[in-house]
Amino acid sequence: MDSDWLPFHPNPSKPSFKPPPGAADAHCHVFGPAARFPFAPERKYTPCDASKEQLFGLRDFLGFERNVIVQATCHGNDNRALVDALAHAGGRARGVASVGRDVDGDQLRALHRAGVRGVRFNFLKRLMDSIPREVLTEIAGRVSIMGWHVVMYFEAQDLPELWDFIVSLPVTIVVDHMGLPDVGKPLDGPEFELFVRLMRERKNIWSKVSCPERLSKSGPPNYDDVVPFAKHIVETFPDRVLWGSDWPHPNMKHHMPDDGKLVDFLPRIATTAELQRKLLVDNPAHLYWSMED
Ligand code: 0GY
Repeated sequence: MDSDWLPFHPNPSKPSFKPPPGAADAHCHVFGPAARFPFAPERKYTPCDASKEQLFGLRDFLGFERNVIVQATCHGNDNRALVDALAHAGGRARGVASVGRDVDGDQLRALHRAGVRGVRFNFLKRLMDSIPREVLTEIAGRVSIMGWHVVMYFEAQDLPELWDFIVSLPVTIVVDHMGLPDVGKPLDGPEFELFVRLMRERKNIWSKVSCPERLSKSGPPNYDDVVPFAKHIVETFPDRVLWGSDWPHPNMKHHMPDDGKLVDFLPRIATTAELQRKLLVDNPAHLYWSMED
């Protein structure tokens, strides 16, 4: 484990908000255990172990029924820890994998049977080396044949350069954490407006309204400055939003969020029962639980 790595919160508070029946935490990870599922040699960070048992325990404690487990860069394209977690979830978890150009049809079909429904393209330079666009385009084409989607992680400042590539992909795209906006800038300023325009013009683009703890400058426990951004996306695109805890919160160097407080963020950004049901139940069910294994 890296020396600057903060362990995840040992005893999160019980949230006041009660998620509706069938609610999914649609962005979380498992790490290792490294003794069984070693981290990738090319990784940019070495986390603490974060096991499937701990994840499922947190799911129950926070009042969720389902998880979408997203392959993190520390495991590279080795999806074994993810697949192992899915195999032990009793149908209550789905996965987003990471694959290379060399992945074959049999491997994709095996991942599908395991519960994988998407792949992740990560554009954060601090997390991984860049992959040529033509490789990503090829993978996206194959993913779309599987009926899967692409999860994309990029920073707001990179959206102008990524725009043409994003709109060229013939597949549903889920953007992590609203494209990491600078919440110190105005909600209706050019930076966030570009992201809103992307979602307005392209009906195949979805957004996770997660990670106030990464975006906030006002800080915990309320992350007040992120509320208007997430609320705006939820209210403008209620059928194309997802939420996730991001447990165990990789690379949080300054504070470790209390997961219960993150759940209590939800009714502030999805302010009606209907919006909460779409965000937490209907939308993840549509993307992750509507296809046969
Ligand atoms: C996240 C965020 C981070 C890490 C990863 O795959 C990863 O390593 O996604 C981050 O450091 O911002 O969404 O989990």
